[in-house]
Amino acid sequence: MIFNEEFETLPREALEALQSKRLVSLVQRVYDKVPYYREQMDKAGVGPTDIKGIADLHKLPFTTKEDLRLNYPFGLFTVPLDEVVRIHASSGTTGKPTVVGYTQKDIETWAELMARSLACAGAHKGDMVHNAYGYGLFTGGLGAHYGAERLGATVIPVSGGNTKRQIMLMQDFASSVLLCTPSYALNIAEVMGEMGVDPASLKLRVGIFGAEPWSQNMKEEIEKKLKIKALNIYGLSEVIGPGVSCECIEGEKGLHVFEDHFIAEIINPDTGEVLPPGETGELVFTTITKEAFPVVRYRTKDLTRLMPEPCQCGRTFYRMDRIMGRTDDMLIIRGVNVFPSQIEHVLMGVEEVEPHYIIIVDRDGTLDTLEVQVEINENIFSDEIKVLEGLSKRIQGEIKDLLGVSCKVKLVEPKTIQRSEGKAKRVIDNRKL
Ligand code: DLL
Repeated sequence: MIFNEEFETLPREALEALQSKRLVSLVQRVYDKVPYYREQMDKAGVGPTDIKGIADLHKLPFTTKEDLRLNYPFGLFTVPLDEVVRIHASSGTTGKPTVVGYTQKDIETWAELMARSLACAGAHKGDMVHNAYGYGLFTGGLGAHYGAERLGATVIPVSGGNTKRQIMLMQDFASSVLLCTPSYALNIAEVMGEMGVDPASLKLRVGIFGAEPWSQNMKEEIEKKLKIKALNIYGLSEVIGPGVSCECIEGEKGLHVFEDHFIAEIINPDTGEVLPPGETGELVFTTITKEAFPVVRYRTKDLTRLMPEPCQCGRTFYRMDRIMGRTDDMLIIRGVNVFPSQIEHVLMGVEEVEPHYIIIVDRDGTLDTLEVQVEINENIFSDEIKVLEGLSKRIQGEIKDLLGVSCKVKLVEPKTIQRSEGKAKRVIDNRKL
């Protein structure tokens, strides 16, 4: 089902005219309301009157996570705070998170986009939607929740964790749609096996998975193990949250970008040059309808390509391919975005350790694991085991507080971690997606 037939099937020409109109008004608004945007545009020598439509988009400067950090927490909001009804946040690159805000209208827009996404993936009124995305500052839980309600489905706000109970609820409530990260879907399948639950005995029909990279192989594995269709949903907090693009059940090849709200560009990450459709590069978004926190040419650091070929589902929106990687070192561990620099930030604040560490990411069955190995300094090297154990627990706690993921901290002897002879390789990711 197409949730918003009028917009989702707009002929390209009408769509581009709409994008142009919305872009012009956005640019004027951020120029007038946000000193930082005004400075950046002045610096680039471009004013609001230079932007007459989407053909002029490339003249505008990019926005990056660093710009968000410089304006932490609310400096890029375009409305007064008393018009902001919700805040969400995702990981920043160091101690402070990236903060995003929504007006009432933004919340409604987002609910519609998520309703469109769920419908795109084949969900409908009457479905029992088991929402195992995390509720909280993360956009996944609440974003999907409002979308499922908007669609008219029944939503079960189960959030993450306690997998056996989740499976019991899926059985008892006859859940038909599963929302969670793809790695959690595999975890659920594994626990079902341990519990002796046959997935075919459930009512589950489709899973709408995202928030972390996953491959075509992983899709096939989930489909086989859970006996469902596994579709891909994409989004990021800075742009709105989940619901920026979603795969359709008819085509199952690429994710339709909701282009009446977001203009997508693909750029060469090294030069910033805009690449033609079909070529792989960094995905950049401009939000053209958001009120509280619009972004202009936001660099996602996600690598993909746009696919302009028409789709059998009837939507005219271009599709993007599944995310193929990132231009930075961000890791996604159990659905949580983790920058190695955040771990470094914690370690640097601990007197007893040296600035030599490695981060090892692995997968235990279907669960991501994170281990941090760090050198202790000479002074405490000879201390009792008890002291060392206390230290490793303390670091573990601080990392958990900052990142929200648990990890193992292994203290190693001074001068045992290999020194770099160029670019330090601090992350070993043994997961095979
Ligand atoms: O992960 C929003 C979301 C929630 C999307 C639920 C889908 C489902 P952030 O926490 O800000 O927002 O993380 C955004 O996650 O830049 C990508 O690197 C990655 N990501 C999100 N969806 C996908 C996907 C949410 N389908 C970052 N495939 C993005 C690959 C994804 N990576």
